[in-house]
Parts: sequence; structure tokens; C-alpha cells
Amino acid sequence: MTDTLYPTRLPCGNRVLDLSRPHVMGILNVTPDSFSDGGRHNRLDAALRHAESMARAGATLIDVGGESTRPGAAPVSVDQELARVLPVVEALVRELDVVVSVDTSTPAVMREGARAGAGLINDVRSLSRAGALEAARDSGLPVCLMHMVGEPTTMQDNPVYADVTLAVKSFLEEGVRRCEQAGIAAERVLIDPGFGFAKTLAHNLSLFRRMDELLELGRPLLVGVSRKSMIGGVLDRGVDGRLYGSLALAALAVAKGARILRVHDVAETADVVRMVAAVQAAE
Ligand code: 9MG
Repeated sequence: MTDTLYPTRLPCGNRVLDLSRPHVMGILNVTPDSFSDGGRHNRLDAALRHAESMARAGATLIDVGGESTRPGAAPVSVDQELARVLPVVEALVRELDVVVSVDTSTPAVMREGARAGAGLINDVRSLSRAGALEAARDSGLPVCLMHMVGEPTTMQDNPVYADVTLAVKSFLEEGVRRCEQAGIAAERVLIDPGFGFAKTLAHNLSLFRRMDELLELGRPLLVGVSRKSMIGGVLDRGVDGRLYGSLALAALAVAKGARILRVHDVAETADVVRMVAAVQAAE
């Protein structure tokens, strides 16, 4: 197993995540295009059933998101996001033995999500929206900071770095410092390289190869590459043909020290993670 520079016990609300081993985080999008058939009750029920099946397949975290980060996705109001996310968080906290993560950049969703029992805040905008640092601080929850430049709508407009890994590392280092200054202890912060966010294919591949350099920041690494365009770019496959590419990157990410993998294909990834972890734990 890769040695860690951080405590392996991460309190996540009323649950504790044991980071001495890698974990699978299942993705649960609750945007209108994800569980669109039927009324409100049916949508909630479908989301809960999907989360249950991910938990049974080995997810120890479920990441609930109500605002799409896809370029071109329609903006969502705070009230809409709350209405999408909160009932799902409440149901998952009540029904499942998992850490419920809220994928949000919106302070009100952070506050209400924490009140509803969420255990982690996953913010692709690294707490940059007005009031987000304070909301995250007051929640008492761990937060995942992710590297991105600009907004999802503009981030792929000619991203340029002298050295993408060093740029990501210093962005995340600064993010941890901002958190500490705002009263969020570094022990509560996870870091994420942000694959696919403001990066070309060459940037993504180079960053992936050197991802272990980010461990020098002493924080647990969360990685999301599942079905992403960097896999499509290498294999020339559409989203539905990216499973094996996603699994290859999942194995490599764990080998490089990632402790949480954010994925769509939980059962397959859970096998990969267990296999790599078994090899890492061998003498
Ligand atoms: C919400 N979301 C989409 N992609 C992601 C990634 O790579 N990391 C994290 N933390 N969140 C993501």
C-alpha cells in the first residue's frame, strides 16, 4: 500500500472514511436528463435505487450533483439545485450506509446538504463562489478542491500551461492555504487534479503520469476520469465505449496513490481497486 502523509481516518459527518485503503465513489447525477421519466416521486425513487445498486456494488461514497458541469449545460438556480439535491441526500442518508457527498459550488446547497446529513463537499470550483468558503467551514465537513481554470463553459478555450502538473500542484496548494486561512483545517481538505477541466488531451495524459507529485501536498487524492474525453481521445471511442479505458486509468490512479475514485461503473471499478490494493498490501 502507498504510504500516506496524512491521517487515514477522515471524519465525514456521522461516518468515518478509512483512507488506509482506496474507495469507490459512485456518481449520482440528479439533473433533469438523468432520471427524467415520471414525476418527482419516481425520479427520487429511481435515484435511490441507482444509489442502492452502486452501494451494493462496492461504492462507499455516493456523489450527488444537481448542476451539470458539461460545457453548454443550462445554468441552474439555487432553488432548483436545492430542490434536486436535498431530497436525494436525505433519502440516501436515511437508507444507505455510505458517505453522501454533495457535488456543488453553491453555498446554500453546502449548508443545507450538511444539515441533511451529507458527509463531504465536492466542489469543482474549489470554494471560489462568494460565501462558499464560509459555508464549507461552518458545515464542519471535509471538502474536495479540484483544479479548474475559468468556468465549464469556457475552460476548454485554449488552455495553456508551461508545466501542467506544477500549475495544478500550486493551484491546489494555494487552495489548501485559502481553506486554512478561512478556518478549514488542512486535515479536512482533499485534492483533485481535475482531469478534463481546462486541459487538452496532452495535458491530461502528462498530469496523469505525474499525478503522484501531488501527494507531496500531504492531502488525500480524489480522481475522476470515468468515461472522460481523455479516454475517448486515446481510444477513439464514444462515451459508451470507454469502460476498459476507464478501468485501466482506475488501476493506474490507485497505483499512483489515489484514495477515492469518482466513477460511473462501480462494480467493475470496485474489482479493479480491490485487486490493486491486494497487490499493494502484499509483502
Ligand atoms: C463533478 N465532477 C465531475 N468531474 C469531476 C472530477 O474529475 N472530480 C471531482 N471532484 N468532481 C467532478
